Amino acid sequence: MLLPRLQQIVGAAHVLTASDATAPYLTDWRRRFTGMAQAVVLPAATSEVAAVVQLCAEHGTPVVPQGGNTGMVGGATPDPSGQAIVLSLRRMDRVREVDAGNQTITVEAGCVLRSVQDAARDAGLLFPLSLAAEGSATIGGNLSTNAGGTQVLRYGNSRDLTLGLELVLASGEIWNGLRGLRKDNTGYDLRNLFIGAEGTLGVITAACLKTYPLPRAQVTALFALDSVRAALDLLSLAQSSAGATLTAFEFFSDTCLRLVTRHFPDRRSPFSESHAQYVLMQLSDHEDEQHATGLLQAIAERALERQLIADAAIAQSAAQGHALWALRELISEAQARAGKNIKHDISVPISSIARFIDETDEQLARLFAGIEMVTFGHLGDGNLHYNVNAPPQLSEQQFLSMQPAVYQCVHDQVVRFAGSISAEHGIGQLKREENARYKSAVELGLMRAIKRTLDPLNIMNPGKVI
Ligand code: FAD
Ligand code: 2HG
Ligand code: ZN
Repeated sequence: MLLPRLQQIVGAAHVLTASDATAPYLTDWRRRFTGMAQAVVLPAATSEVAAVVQLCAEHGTPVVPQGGNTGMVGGATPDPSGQAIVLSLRRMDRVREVDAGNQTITVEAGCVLRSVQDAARDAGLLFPLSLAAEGSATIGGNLSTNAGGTQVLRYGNSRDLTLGLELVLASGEIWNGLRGLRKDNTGYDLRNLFIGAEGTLGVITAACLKTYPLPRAQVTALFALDSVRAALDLLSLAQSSAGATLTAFEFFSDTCLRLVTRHFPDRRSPFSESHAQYVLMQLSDHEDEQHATGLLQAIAERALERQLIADAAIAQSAAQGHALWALRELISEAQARAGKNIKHDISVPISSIARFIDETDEQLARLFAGIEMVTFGHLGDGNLHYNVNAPPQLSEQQFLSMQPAVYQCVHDQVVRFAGSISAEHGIGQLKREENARYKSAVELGLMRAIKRTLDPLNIMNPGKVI
């Protein structure tokens, strides 16, 4: 009997079976997938995770790891068979160590991203991973999806920010690879196999993460522009003027801004007129506020002279900066409030982005009359959320039934432009077939061989990624 033994391991109060208690763990953030599970199990320590996974291996029970359940591709949702357990890491939320001398922070997998940022800041350090779901997403989920977010152009993605991992393997064995080393060439890079594996190879229980010196000042501006090409020219200008001081370069269209102000009426555009596109720029400076503001003003002046921008709003306070950020960070939530949608999380070389958007917009408009493009993303690293809203004449169901055809049009274009069909959200269950369509047989074969080796019983998050 599985359930009584699970209760012995984690305590009866931490094995949830009542439907009202399990429901929040069984549907994804986008409400695209609902699954069933024997139980939701909440361990409090690595040894408990190991015992749970070992027990599941004995019973051949699938294990679906889950953190904050904010993933975009259904990776943390079990299938409808009811065979699996959901293994929620949320109780494992301790900061184990801050090592200021080594510029590292070691945290358990269930730590919410914002609490990791806060713990680092309290020690005078910056943990730079940042994304709109940071108030509920966990480090385990961030690493398992290799999350990107808004600071990638300066600090890299989750993989770049990780030095060591502690893991429970599919056998229930514990691998303690919690090394805080920036150099370590002692064989295959096992750590990087588990980052981005979406829980299909093992359970991340803790991580040693890189931190950076806290900047002395951060300044934010919103620029209004007429075209994507102008936004890309502004990116070049900002990179050459600000160098490593440029920490965010986020992009969104006027459709996105209108969605946010419609669904969050207390949010306002800082501009009196509307413009085709907007760029949110952040500089993080190690001198002082005056230096940072001067640099941002100089970029704005040069951009105006070169007619790259039509208008600029430079935040004069932290509160104004937050208000500008909210216009960007509320887009996903506003789009969700508008109804179910078709998302593409793609990357192409930055130099190809304008042509990709022109051509693909044109193809989609021809094939799917009346759709609305909700295009935004991390322009500074080539990642677009090239999302599609339903035409007004179609029901949600009719629109979602078009998803395979919409995917094919966009993803064929992505491949033509030498891009990726998943830049930062992962594959989960949503994009498994798409991934299989575009990856070569050799690459898929290697991935299957790794999966068979590390999880021979196929109990770790089956049905996801491959
Ligand atoms: P979950 O959703 O719980 O899980 C995600 C995947 O990781 C699943 O496959 C799950 O099985 C696996 N997993 C979770 N924990 C573990 C573990 N401990 N060990 C092994 N596997 C595990 N993503 C970005 O990259 N950039 C963004 O800017 C961004 N913005 C977002 C904004 C919003 C409003 C929302 C809702 C989501 C956003 N996301 C973004 C997507 C999402 O990937 C991230 O929020 C986050 O990385 C997921 O963390 P989580 O703890 O919620 O993971
Ligand atoms: C973001 O950048 C997230 O805000 C979510 O990655 C993107 O909702 C989306 O499509
Ligand atoms: Zn994103």
